[in-house]
Amino acid sequence: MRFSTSIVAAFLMTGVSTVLGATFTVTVGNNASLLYEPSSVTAKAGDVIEFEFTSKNHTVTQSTFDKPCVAKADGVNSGFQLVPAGTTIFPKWSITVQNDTAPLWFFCAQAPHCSKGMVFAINPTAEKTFDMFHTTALASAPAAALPLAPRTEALLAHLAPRPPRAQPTATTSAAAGTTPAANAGASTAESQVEAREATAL
Ligand SMILES: *[C@@H]1O[C@H](CO)[C@@H](O)[C@H](O)[C@H]1NC(C)=O
Ligand SMILES: *[C@@H]1O[C@H](CO)[C@@H](O)[C@H](O)[C@H]1NC(C)=O
Ligand SMILES: *[C@@H]1O[C@H](CO)[C@@H](O)[C@H](O)[C@H]1NC(C)=O
Ligand SMILES: [Cu+2]
Repeated sequence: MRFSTSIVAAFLMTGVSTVLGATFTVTVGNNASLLYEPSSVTAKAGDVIEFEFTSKNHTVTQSTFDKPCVAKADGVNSGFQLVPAGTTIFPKWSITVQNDTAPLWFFCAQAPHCSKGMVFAINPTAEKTFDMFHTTALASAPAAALPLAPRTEALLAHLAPRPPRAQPTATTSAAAGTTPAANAGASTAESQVEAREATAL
């Protein structure tokens, strides 16, 4: 079945990435900011981008260059990661770059953070720069918060999500769907995601 095939692929990919890839750490909302820091990275295939959520309740949600604040159909998404004040062990969520010639675009789905410039890019190009993406985000209407379920299955050919390593307390495991996409065969899937419970407040 498709499901089990995808899981096997995920483990294989994770193993390869662990051995070969560099890891980039990106803080999310550090010091109560509406920023990903750094705001963009240049990564190779196999490199891991690890997001560390350090405040509030943000997401890392894939979008497109043209619509920075709109979730990309079949894109990856960390889901909302609540970080209560005083938290010292921060939730993390990682993705693995699969195709370094394709730029990847992300935003925070917590309204109105994207329209305040809370966006992130992997491998922006000379034609599609981070600054252009950021400017488009700032010009976007503040959208309502998206009712996003965590989505870590890679439905693109470009990304392989890795399981998040959330804070050991106040977390819960939820199995995300493993909806196969047309191009899922070129990618990997990971159905397990740890999401903070709404009751974690
Ligand atoms: C957060 O801000 C404080 C005060 O400006 C600063 O001392 C601290 O180094 C900052 N923390 C990080 C991780 O940047
Ligand atoms: C990688 O992305 C580029 C640009 O989108 C595309 O032309 C190429 O076919 C992709 N390669 C693979 C192996 O998917
Ligand atoms: C995080 O933000 C989302 C969107 O505003 C909201 O639905 C969710 O309840 C928040 N989570 C917590 C634990 O407050
Ligand atoms: Cu945010």
